Amino acid sequence: MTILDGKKTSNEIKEEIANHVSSMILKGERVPHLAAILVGSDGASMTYVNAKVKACKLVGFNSTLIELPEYTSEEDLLEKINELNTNDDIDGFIVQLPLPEQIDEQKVLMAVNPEKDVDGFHPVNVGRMALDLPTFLPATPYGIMELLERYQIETSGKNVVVMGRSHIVGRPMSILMSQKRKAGDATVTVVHSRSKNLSQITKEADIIVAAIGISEFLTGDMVKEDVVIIDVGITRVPDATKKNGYRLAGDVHFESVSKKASYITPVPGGVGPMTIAMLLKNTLLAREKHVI
Ligand code: BQF
Repeated sequence: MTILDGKKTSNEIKEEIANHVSSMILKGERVPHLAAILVGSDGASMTYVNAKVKACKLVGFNSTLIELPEYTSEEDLLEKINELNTNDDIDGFIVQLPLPEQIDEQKVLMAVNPEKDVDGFHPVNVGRMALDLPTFLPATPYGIMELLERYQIETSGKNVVVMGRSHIVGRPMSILMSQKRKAGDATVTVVHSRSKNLSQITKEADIIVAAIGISEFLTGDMVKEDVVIIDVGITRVPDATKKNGYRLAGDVHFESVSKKASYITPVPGGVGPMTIAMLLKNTLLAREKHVI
């Protein structure tokens, strides 16, 4: 069994990006600038957005964090987005999800200029992805594709089971892995909360992408020998032995599944760090206008 080390791979990608930034500086070019809007003060969201700002600093990007109060109106958020859309100093920006309930997420994502949409959530960019056109890939699926590619995991003709149909992970993973592309050409099955005979389907999988948000749902008895496991889950589970009071758990029961797997991503240190690295990659692409 080989661990798919997302921490190590993300560090390699960040170093590649940092080297690119150094050469931009030598050429007298402006460095990439990422902005992030955080609405409210949800603990996990603050952790994620702070990790993104820190990663920007590490690779030499400029970054701006815009913190808005929990009670921010949809109108005020849309106005902030419009400011970033028209600010030539900002190459790309993200609106940290989830948003408070008074704000319509779809409306917000549609307000972002697709050319600055480094999360790849705008319908234009989702459409471009589905049509095999160059675009910003959403960071988590992009990170998973990069991990599969860098570990040279064969996907062509393989049975891939994507567990979950979210707009951010499951849906794009099912599209990407079925495409004619690197880490693509797979035969993809999507399972979700209404699927029947789940074990029967997962036992046929050569590769499983688990993205359902239920901690330790996929167990050893549900998979075949030598399966490749990509665990996208990151649920906070109460744990009195930890100083912060919780531990991070994946969608995969690591202990039982890792005994049968050929490759497996750990949680933490698997897909999560890759997400951050690919957001930086998208920001670099936005700076160089390499997509759209
Ligand atoms: C790790 C996210 C759900 C909802 C909104 C490293 C991250 C996570 C884990 C991280 C995530 C999850 C992010 C680890 C960003 C991934 O070491 O295992 C990094 O920061 N993520 C987000 O911005 O919004 C989310 C999950």
